[in-house]
Formats: sequence, structure tokens, C-alpha cells
Amino acid sequence: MSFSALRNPLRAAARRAAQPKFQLRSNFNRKFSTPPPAAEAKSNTALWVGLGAAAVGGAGYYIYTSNDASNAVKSGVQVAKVKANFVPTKEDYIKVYNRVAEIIDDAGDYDDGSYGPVLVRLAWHSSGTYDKESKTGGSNYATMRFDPEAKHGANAGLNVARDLMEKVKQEFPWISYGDLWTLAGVAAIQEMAGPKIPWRPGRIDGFEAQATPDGRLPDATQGADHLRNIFYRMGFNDQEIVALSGAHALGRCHRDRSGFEGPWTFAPTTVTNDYFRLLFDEKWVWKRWDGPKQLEDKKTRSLMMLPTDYVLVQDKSFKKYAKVYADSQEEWFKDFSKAVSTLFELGVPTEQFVTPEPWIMPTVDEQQEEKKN
Ligand code: DDH
Repeated sequence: MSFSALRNPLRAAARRAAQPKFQLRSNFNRKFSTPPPAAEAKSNTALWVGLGAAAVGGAGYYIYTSNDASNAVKSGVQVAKVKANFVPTKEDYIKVYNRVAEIIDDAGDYDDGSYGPVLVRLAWHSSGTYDKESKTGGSNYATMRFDPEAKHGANAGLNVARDLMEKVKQEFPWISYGDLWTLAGVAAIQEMAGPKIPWRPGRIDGFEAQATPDGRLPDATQGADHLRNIFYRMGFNDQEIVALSGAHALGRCHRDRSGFEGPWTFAPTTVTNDYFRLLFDEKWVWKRWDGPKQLEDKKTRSLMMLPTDYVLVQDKSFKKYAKVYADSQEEWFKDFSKAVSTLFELGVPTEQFVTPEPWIMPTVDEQQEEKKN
């Protein structure tokens, strides 16, 4: 399907109709849980002054501590942009959003016909390394660009998403990787019919020395204690753990990446609360196979749940929230939007953001509608 064919108000519906592998069960019912676009930030200067200082400081840091020449060049580009007084506006970020939206749909035979899910996962894994005690990790420095972190088992397959975003970075060299990856996650969620995710720019490119140690992301073979250890470390509570886990409405597991196999829902390129509904409505049995322990639905044996997904209906506290989200997509959208927005900002010092209030980025459909009026 060409880009232009998708550039109309029916674009999302057309994409869903074209989904190759799964029949779509849930009604498409877009619900917005967030207020209309916040007022435009008055100026981005604060960021760029901050970025200039950070980048210049960073460049000094680089000279003494890093051997990666390409990073010096990249930081140099940021410094040059600052010197040239280039101040990106919300419009500039919308252009990046739109480019990502095009790429999401231009997936051909890849998985279920969309790069959306893998982009959401990139944004989550770049943010979910945060440790609130040491204040290390998170989305600020985009350290998954560097080998120790890129090669962590949990990040297997995310090279697909990083390579896609590299193309965008070439077209918009002024954007930091952290902003680009998180904005791509926002675009993916919103363009796959999910809730609005408030977002704002301000992340800066870091250095290899800031990469996080292995083991900060969740291990799917573990139980409730592990989930709490991992997510409490980021600063989340039980309700937020459950809300965030609903992202598994999207995408699938790949045997050659995580070892697990299959999708969680029948509509893996549309954001719905089906993940929660299926957890309660289907009978889940352990899959008999030579792979790692995972569950499958008894009826069709085509869907899967990870042990960590199943914990959400076994643990009393988690189950309470999972039930609320199974019963109300609206409730889940509201809580998911809030938790994802927080997740994508982990590790970014507040003073780095260009605006005190995050922006609501318009979807491609909304932009088309706006143009017509
Ligand atoms: Fe996840 N996730 N995730 N996940 N995740 C996988 C795929 C995707 C866990 C393990 C896996 C979140 C939480 C958890 C997405 C988003 C989010 C895969 C399969 C595993 C394994 C990877 C592969 O084989 O390619 C575990 C464990 C947890 C947990 O304990 C809570 C969260 C919080 C999110 C989020 O975005 C907020 C998405 C999307 C995918 C599908 C990727 C794809 O390529 O498709």
C-alpha cells in the first residue's frame, strides 16, 4: 500500500482492513482521554541554551572519556545547530511525527504489516532502564545506540526499530535520539488508534559511559515479585504496572529474538484493551513445545501470554486493576496515556524540557481534517 493511499481520514481504517494475519474483532472506537492541544510553548530557547551547554559540556566529556569518534561528530552537529540559532518549533516536531507515521505503514510483509509495535518497544526499552535511586538510565541519553546496551538480551530485534529511526535522524539531524525514539513511540501508539500520549522534547544525546547495565528490563519468565522490583525501581506502582502491560495488545513475540512466539491479540496493530479482555475471557494453558514456558489460548492456540502477563490475573492486587481495564477501554486509555507519558520522560531532568506542559501531537488524520476546515 502506498503512502498516498493512506493519506486520508480513512487511513487508519484502511490499514486495519488490510491487516494480513488476523481477523479484527474489536470495534474501532477512538477515544481521547486527554484535553485538547496545550498552548504552544512560548520559546524553545531555554532548551537550546541548555542543550548548547550540555552538548559543549558533553563534547568536553567526550574528549576525555570516550573513544567513539562518531559521537563527537554527532554532538558537533547539535552544537552547530545551536550556534546557527536553529530553534525547532512544535511544527518541526510534527514533521518528524508525520515521517514516522509514514514509515510505520510502509512495512510491507514485515510482521503484521506495521512497524508500529516494534517502535513502541524501542521507546519503552530506552526509557524503562531508569533507576530512581541512582537517577541513571531512562530516555535522556538514548544509550541503546551503544554496543553494551544494544546487545542486551532484552533488546534483541530492536535494531530493526533503531535502523528505521536512523533514516529519520538523517532527514532531521537536529532532533536528539531520545526525543526521536520517544516521539516515534507516541506516533506509533496514536496512529494505531491509541490514546493521545502527552509528549515534549528536551532529551540530549549521551555517551557510551552512560549506558545502563544489563538486567534492568523485565524478564518474562519471572513472577509478581520480579515485576514489582523492576517497575518500583522506575517509580511506578501496581496500577501503573498493569496499565503499562496493556501495551501487549500490540505486536508479537519472535522466536529468533526473545525465544517466545506469537501475538497476544487478534488485532496486533491496533491499540485496544483486548489484552485484558482475553486474559479473563480465554482459558490459558501451558504451551507444549521446545521453547521457553509460555501460555496459549485453549480455543484457537494462536494467541500467547508470557508468564509475566499471566501474573496480572493471578496476583490479587494486579488482578483488581486488570479487571477494571478489561471492563473499560476508556479507563485503560486514560491510565495508559498517563503512565506511558511518565515512562517516556524517565531520566530527563525537568529543566531540560522546552515546556512545562507536554504537548498533544495531532494525529495524521486530525491534521488532514484541520487542513480541510
Ligand atoms: Fe513487552 N515484550 N514486556 N512491553 N513489548 C515483548 C514485546 C513487546 C515484556 C516482555 C516482552 C512491556 C512490558 C513487558 C511491547 C511493549 C511493552 C516481547 C517479545 C517480550 C518477551 C519480544 C520479541 O520476541 O520480539 C515483559 C516481561 C514485560 C513486563 O514484565 C511488564 C511494556 C511496559 C511495554 C510498553 O510499551 C509500555 C511491545 C509493543 C512488544 C511487541 C514488539 C514487536 O516487535 O512486535
